[in-house]
Amino acid sequence: MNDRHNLSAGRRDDTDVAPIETPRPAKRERIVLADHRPQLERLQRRLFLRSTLSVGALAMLSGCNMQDGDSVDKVLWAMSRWNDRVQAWLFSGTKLAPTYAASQITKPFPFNAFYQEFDVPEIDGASYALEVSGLVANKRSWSLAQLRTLPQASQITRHVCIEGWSAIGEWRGVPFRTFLERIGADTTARYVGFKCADRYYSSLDMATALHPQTQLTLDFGSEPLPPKYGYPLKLRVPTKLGFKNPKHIAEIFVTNTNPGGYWEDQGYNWFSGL
Ligand SMILES: Nc1nc2c(c(=O)[nH]1)N[C@H]1C(S)=C(S)[C@@H](COP(=O)(O)O)O[C@H]1N2
Ligand SMILES: [Mo]
Repeated sequence: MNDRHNLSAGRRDDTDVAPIETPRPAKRERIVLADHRPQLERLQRRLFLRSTLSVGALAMLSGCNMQDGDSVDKVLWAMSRWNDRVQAWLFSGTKLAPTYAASQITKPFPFNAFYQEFDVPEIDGASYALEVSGLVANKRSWSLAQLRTLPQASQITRHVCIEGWSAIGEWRGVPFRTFLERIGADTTARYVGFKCADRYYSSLDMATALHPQTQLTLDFGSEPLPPKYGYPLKLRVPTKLGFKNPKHIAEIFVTNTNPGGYWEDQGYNWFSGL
């Protein structure tokens, strides 16, 4: 988190959240919103990071006036879509995430997935082929050996999980921009989507996909990715929350239709930049 998200010059604190202002709703909606005030406050805190757009301002900007029977759910989704736009607008395609020394690497590095560690998918690297589809010139699939012939880079960066932990790790792989160029991706398209071997899925805005630290990762430290950390291929995105770092990638596609994601579609903010 940093001051890019602080839209109001007067506000410099981490913890404060803009007060909820409702624009004189009709009686029925006032009751509905009041019932959900703690939920709204929690979501506003989570979705707005340090920006200070109020629900009232959002109502004007999003087209949800909260008076004509707009449900709390619709208003919250509109808040999140607005938040995506603000974050995309503020995102710098060149500003680098912090990097760390080898001595700062977290050991052991945490495992996380929507299932327990004993359910991690077992993938045969010898027969593995990364599928490529959508708005790309060359749709041939890629073996691991072919991916290793591309230029590789290392990074020591911090992974931040929305569940409240972070850890520093070292990842090595192909700069994702290099891969997108190799497959002739239409980099004027809006999204890159990922389908994973464990039915997880996610997607990125193109600016983040092209960021110099976004990496198609083959190695964790000096070893091939262990199964629990995403063998045989994951995406490392140090400018985004952990859930935007898909593991066990089976297919990559370029599209102008937002592909959503496993957590994104359950209400986690889609952009989720750090
Ligand atoms: N395929 C897949 N990728 C995934 C997940 C998952 O469940 N399946 N979980 C995400 C979440 S919420 C986090 S925090 C990181 C955890 O990565 P790690 O096990 O390397 O710490 O993976 C992300 N990518
Ligand atoms: Mo996470």
